Amino acid sequence: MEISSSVAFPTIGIVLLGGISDQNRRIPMHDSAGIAYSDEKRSIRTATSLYISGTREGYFNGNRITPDNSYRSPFRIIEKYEGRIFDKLGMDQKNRFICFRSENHGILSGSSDSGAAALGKCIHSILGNDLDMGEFENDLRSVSESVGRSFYGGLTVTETDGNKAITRTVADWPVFSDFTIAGCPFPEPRKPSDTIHENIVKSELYGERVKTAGNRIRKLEGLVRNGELEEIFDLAQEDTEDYHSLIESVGVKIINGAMRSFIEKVRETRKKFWLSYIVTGGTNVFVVCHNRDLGKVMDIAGGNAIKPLQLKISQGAMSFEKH
Ligand code: ADP
Ligand code: 3S4
Repeated sequence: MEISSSVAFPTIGIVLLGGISDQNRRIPMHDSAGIAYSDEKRSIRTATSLYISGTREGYFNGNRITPDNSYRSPFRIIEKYEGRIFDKLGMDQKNRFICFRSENHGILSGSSDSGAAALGKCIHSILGNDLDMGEFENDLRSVSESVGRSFYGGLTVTETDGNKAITRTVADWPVFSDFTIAGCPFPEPRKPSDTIHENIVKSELYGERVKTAGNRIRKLEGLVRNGELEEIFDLAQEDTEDYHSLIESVGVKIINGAMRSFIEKVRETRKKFWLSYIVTGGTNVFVVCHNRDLGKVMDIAGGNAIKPLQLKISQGAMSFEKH
């Protein structure tokens, strides 16, 4: 019996996150920012539902999974909130378990955020105002350190005190209606984000990185206040460049030769019209441009044998009431 369902959209870092407290709680070690994205039809998404069954189980991308103690397990969150959900639904918990089914569709990167956010939205749709949202976000963080980006949507900032991190939307998604992101995938398997988190902290420049990220967040908020939208993505490009040179210095290389030569094309094109690029933890180059220039960006990508997805900044997670 299904009790809730939701969709959430994956994310792209704007001020990229590198470094988390530990693999279980995944508290960010510095402030960061990001956006949720999808395509025009919102088909790029995670779709998740919760249902009640006589055995504890779940399905992830069509494959049956059973609970284990592995870190990032969605079952940990379900187990924590299960009793309250049965109470709220007025159901006896005996011999019943809350199970989950989740499917990712067309995601380039940032799937763990939409996975955690979609699960969170399913629970939120049942418990609503009973939840302490700060505590809840930090519980969801055990699945993904930047879950707030997808849960709240638009352009978000996540601030941390090292023990807890809280996300807020600083510009809602319609603010960016004039922009399109050409999501350009490169055919190489990605490294898990944990490879970045574990290694970046080894750099002697990591302390500087923490300060720079914090300063960029303050600057970003000023840009939002002044409506300087292109500058937000220029700041993101600058952050991408710093971040990848730092992780490369500790042996984590995401930007391969083909990505680098495409990036050079993008940088050259900036002399002709405005555009900007971002690379997060996956082997994708996200090129941000005005809608009117998308055709030209698609031509540049096509000339490099890349098949971009046309992406828009999207809203936060949404639930479909079932109860
Ligand atoms: P990404 O950029 O896609 O988030 P990460 O390496 O940060 O890449 O995270 C990948 C991990 O996210 C997967 O191994 C899986 O544990 C988790 N994940 C992805 N999608 C979902 C989902 N729909 N529900 C729960 N967890 C998910
Ligand atoms: C590595 O939690 P990704 C990074 O801030 C981790 O987007 C995010 O991205 C960097 O693995 C970032 O989700 O692509």
